[in-house]
Amino acid sequence: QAYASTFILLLLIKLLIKTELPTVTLQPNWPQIFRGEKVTLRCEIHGNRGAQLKYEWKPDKQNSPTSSEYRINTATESYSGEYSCRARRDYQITDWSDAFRLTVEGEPIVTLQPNWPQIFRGEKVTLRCEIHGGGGAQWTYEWRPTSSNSPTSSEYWINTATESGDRYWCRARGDYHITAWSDVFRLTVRDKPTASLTAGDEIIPLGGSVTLTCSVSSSTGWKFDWFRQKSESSGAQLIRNNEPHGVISISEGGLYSCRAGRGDPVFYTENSSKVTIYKTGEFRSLLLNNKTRQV
Ligand SMILES: *[C@@H]1O[C@H](CO)[C@@H](O)[C@H](O)[C@H]1NC(C)=O
Ligand SMILES: CC(=O)N[C@H]1CO[C@H](CO)[C@@H](O)[C@@H]1O
Repeated sequence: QAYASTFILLLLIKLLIKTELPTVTLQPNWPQIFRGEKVTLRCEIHGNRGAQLKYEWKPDKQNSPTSSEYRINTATESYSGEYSCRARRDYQITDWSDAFRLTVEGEPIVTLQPNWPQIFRGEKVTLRCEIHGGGGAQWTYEWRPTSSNSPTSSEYWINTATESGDRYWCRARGDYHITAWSDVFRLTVRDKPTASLTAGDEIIPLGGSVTLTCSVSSSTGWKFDWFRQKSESSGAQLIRNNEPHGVISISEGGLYSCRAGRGDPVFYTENSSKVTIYKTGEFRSLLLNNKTRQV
């Protein structure tokens, strides 16, 4: 009997504590809040009939109110966070409410993927529509100009960059919202670059090697291919492929050239001009061989 009444008493206390716990609600209660919107967080205590309470808010930002309403007149991403409140009257205070997560979504931005500083005529280009803080939201996208390639996806493909000065915009659509159009993204397309090849030396010393450097003066993301011809008349052979650094060391004479490529499908620069590399020793042994044969 005594056990049962203690149990019921504890349960009652627990219930009482629970009902005294405030909750944070959002008005209007949209699942997504965007930059620039006006919203209000409200601290509610179940069963409070007009009692004059004082409130505290967490995080304690500048000008956090002491009233039950936390008004945000112009939402920005910096208001994103987890909010709790508690109420006080005379010398009684409630516990902190459960945290309420507020996420303020930014504006959409068009970015280049990967973010290369320059794009060249003939290259395949990927644009992406990104929304700051928009992780997890179920968006569909719209693009200007419209494209049959990617009508509602966050990525937009331009199969072969041609025009210079083309302009693109995107916006995102959620269940209850549509964002404003992004700022304009201007795609500037340049002429295909030429790789340039420089040799550390044109003569390979006996038993040594020479360094060749392949480079492209504009943009980034390049990988390098190397070709060698044994003589003027023979065909070029690919000797190195997809080297991340444009420097190789060679110990064979020949005509060397290089090119750079990037992307998928690979976009190649023009071939570099050819550089002749001589090898000492080989020539001497050639002569020696002929001499011994003659002897
Ligand atoms: C570059 O050289 C390679 C090897 O000779 C050749 O296969 C390729 O077509 C050349 N590329 C261009 C753009 O001329
Ligand atoms: C001048 C001369 O005899 N040259 C020969 C040297 O040897 C090579 C190959 O062994 C021949 O192709 C050259 O004709």
